[in-house]
Amino acid sequence: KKRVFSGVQPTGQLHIGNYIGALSLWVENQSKYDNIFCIVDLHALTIPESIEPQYLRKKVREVAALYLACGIDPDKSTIFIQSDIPQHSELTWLLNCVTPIGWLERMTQFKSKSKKLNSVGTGLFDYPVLMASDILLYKTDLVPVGEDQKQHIEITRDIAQRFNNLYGNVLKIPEELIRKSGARIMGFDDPEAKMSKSADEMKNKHAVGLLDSPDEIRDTIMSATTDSNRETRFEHASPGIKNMLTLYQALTKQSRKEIEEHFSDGKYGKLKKELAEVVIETLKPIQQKYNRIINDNSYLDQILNDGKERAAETAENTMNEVKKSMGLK
Ligand code: AQP
Repeated sequence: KKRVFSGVQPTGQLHIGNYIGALSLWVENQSKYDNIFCIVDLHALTIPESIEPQYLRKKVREVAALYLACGIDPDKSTIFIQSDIPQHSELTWLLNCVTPIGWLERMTQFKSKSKKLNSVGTGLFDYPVLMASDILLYKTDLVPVGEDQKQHIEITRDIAQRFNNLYGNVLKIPEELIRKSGARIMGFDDPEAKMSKSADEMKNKHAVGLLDSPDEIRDTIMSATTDSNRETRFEHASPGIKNMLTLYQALTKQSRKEIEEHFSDGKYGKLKKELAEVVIETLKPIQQKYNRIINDNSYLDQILNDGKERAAETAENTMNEVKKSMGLK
């Protein structure tokens, strides 16, 4: 079986974009692959609001419970916390030494995130190398992510190639797994911006959180940005309408043609109302399962400990190979 690796940062509220772009894709392919899903808490440290230790601790458990609630099955997938496996940090240092600064300077996520900060940490700059380490440590074949992560997968491949050129064929070159439609869900308030889970944006009816109540969901979707064109064809719709049509398609699995016919009267109110109900129905079982799991500390601990043990074995093996090839052993 091919190996899959992916992760989510334990920051902010997981939203419907994370679900469609990443988590639902993991679940759909779960039986086909050998899966490893990580809660990337070391990555979260690059974002200012994670500096509060209690907050970070709570968020890590929330994300673990959401993985399970969304349908990640611990019998088919390894779930673990990034900082439980020290090799992620160790490999990052080694890969830093083969990564030219110019490659990191080109990363669009770094450019946009650093613009919003008064003081930019070295960790934010080095984020893609830590991500490359996550992926390469497990000899990953496929990385299922949203479109925003495409550039980070490309640099992972470049880093692995460069390492292999310098030290021999040690690292596996991974491929991305990105949805054709739904890989980039936009904000409801601003359909020009990617839906993002940073806290300040969540306040503005920007995103639907996976734990939002039905009223909150209706409220956010009903106030989504539209236009006055009454255009509901995918190819011709304005970005806000296209975003809602794409969400509707991803969640109902209907064809574009069926959806265009259903909304052919161009009434945006109907699209919003029906989309809200589809989102509420999708999230209802997830929220019920989440509420059970988040209160069952021993179950969560057991899953995360199991995951840690399984991940540790592969991580140690790869690190040994990497170190030997570099002359460190
Ligand atoms: N809008 C999106 N549409 C589709 N997929 C998305 N992903 C993120 N946003 C969308 C995918 O979800 C996974 C987890 O990504 P993350 O932990 O980096 O979360 P985020 O929402 O993308 O958070 P930001 O924007 O990086 O930072 P903050 O914390 O400031 O909100 C990934 O597979 C991602 O592609």
